[in-house]
Amino acid sequence: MNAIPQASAPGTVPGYVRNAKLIAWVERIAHLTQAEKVHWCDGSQEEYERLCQQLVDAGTFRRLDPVRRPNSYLACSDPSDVARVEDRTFICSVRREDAGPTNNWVDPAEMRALLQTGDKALFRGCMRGRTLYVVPFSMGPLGSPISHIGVELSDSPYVAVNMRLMTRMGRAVVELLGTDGDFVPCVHSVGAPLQPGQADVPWPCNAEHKYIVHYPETSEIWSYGSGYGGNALLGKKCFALRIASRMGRDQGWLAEHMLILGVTTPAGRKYHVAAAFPSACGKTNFAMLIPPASMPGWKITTLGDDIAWIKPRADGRMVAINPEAGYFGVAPGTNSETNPNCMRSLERDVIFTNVALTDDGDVWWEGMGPAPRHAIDWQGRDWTPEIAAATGAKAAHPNARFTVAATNNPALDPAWDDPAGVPIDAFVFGGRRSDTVPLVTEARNWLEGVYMAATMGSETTAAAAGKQGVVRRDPFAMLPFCGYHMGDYFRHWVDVEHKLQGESATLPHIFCVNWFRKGADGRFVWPGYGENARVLKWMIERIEGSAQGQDHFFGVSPRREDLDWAGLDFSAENYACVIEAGAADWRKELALHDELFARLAPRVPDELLAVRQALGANLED
Ligand code: SAT
Ligand code: MN
Repeated sequence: MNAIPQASAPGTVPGYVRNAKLIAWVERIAHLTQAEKVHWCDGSQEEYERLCQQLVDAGTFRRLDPVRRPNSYLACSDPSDVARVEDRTFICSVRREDAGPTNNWVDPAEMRALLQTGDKALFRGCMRGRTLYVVPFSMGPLGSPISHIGVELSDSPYVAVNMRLMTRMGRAVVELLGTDGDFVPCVHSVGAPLQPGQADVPWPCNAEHKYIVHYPETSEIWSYGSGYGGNALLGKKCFALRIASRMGRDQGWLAEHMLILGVTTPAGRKYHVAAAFPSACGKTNFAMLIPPASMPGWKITTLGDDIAWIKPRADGRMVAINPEAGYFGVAPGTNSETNPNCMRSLERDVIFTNVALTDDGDVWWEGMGPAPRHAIDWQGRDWTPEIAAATGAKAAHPNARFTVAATNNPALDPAWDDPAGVPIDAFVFGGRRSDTVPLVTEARNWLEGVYMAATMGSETTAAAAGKQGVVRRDPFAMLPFCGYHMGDYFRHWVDVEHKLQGESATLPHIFCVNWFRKGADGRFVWPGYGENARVLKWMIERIEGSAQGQDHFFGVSPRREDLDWAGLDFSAENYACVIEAGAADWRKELALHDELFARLAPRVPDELLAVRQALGANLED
């Protein structure tokens, strides 16, 4: 007999659910949305497989060849639903000034009327003909003092299966909630109700209305109209960054857009680095880096590839966990040279979204390796190298993604699931800049480091809808993810320096990097990927006090002789190109910092304005 619970009529609740608030809320949302059925996800493998089969039957998933890519699927989205929608993302704090000028704000009462309470509220009846999936999840190891629980109610089975790979999801979370545990309520609908008898489409979404809404004061998330990862997997950017950043501000911790990696030196000492880069700037590659053969004894292990929650510990160290349990990474450009650990992670048990399907039932994307003679592109059209050459058509969308559990990663750090977290030794901040910003710079003190992070700029990528390649200020790589006023966020970071107390109180070192400098020919000068280990080595040796560098007007950068070049032919001329901080460039850059600070005034901490003054004076010296 099949013991797996199937979706049931609203009102039927599994016996292990004992949290009255949860039960009442699910009932309320089922009523509001008029969901036809309710399915409480238990998180089991059987349930995962059954939902995947259901997605295959519905045409959302295509099962990949069971030998080439076991237990893996391809989903192709609606062409209008391929990335985060920043202009449809809202921080609905009670007061507009608490959302700040970098967030879209709508009065919460007005937004609630629009979404929930008005006669024509978008969520009214939006799940007609669909099943509401109750997805209980823990962000962080179950029961860790740094973790928090959320429950997502979604009418998308694609969301349910992705959440199982991306979070600790299911029955154990509900049991941890007990009778009165607290959770962040997250409501998601693709915004495509079905009339009786109406056939569904493979990727339901709402082309007209999209709303990704956060109520920071009450820690609630409501998302409507999109099925794409960052808009729909609400544990990720919505909870673990926008809502959590605000919780962290109020409670004295940090929720950051950072990978976490472990570095073990040849002497066997272990360090932990948390690094912030904007979306689609190589966090997954950096987190899974394999040092070049010429760096024997150096080992890098992954704790996380996108988000870090960092809390001060009683002894004065900052300890971090990765709230996620999987990777939702960018496929294009990933191959066995740029990221071998990632390619091995993707051998089985993967959900691919918006890559191409090969004739032998496998996947392909630009930059994966030799192109197939023929494939079906992410929009279902024939694709050949000849078509691509003639029309520029991409087989995979530039923001095509894979979803895979962290446990697939051969470089997974043994502490990745440790409820205690790991102590952070260094923060790294990096943008995508063709010019101006040197390969690596160490801040001389905490404030200078916070200033570097706060004023970071980066060229926009395909991870968000909109124009690509435009330099914008992306403070801490958090511009789209900070759930409150960016000036207050700077204040929170400035104050960390004074909050760490205890016998081992150590402030992490802060570094600023740029892998993306281009030469006069428009090509990247720095080889990047595994070679970034050379820069990481310099950072660790700076922490240990053994590496040299040269002071310049905004920090310390390595001279050529301060880096390990064994096994890499990189000319002095090229090095000059990636490390230089030209005065003319930096006059322009500082003017852009001023623009950002003017926008955030009067909430920019005076300490950062003072750093700005000092840098300006240094530059002219
Ligand atoms: O927002 S997603 O998590 O889907 C991808 C990203 O922008 O980092
Ligand atoms: Mn990200």
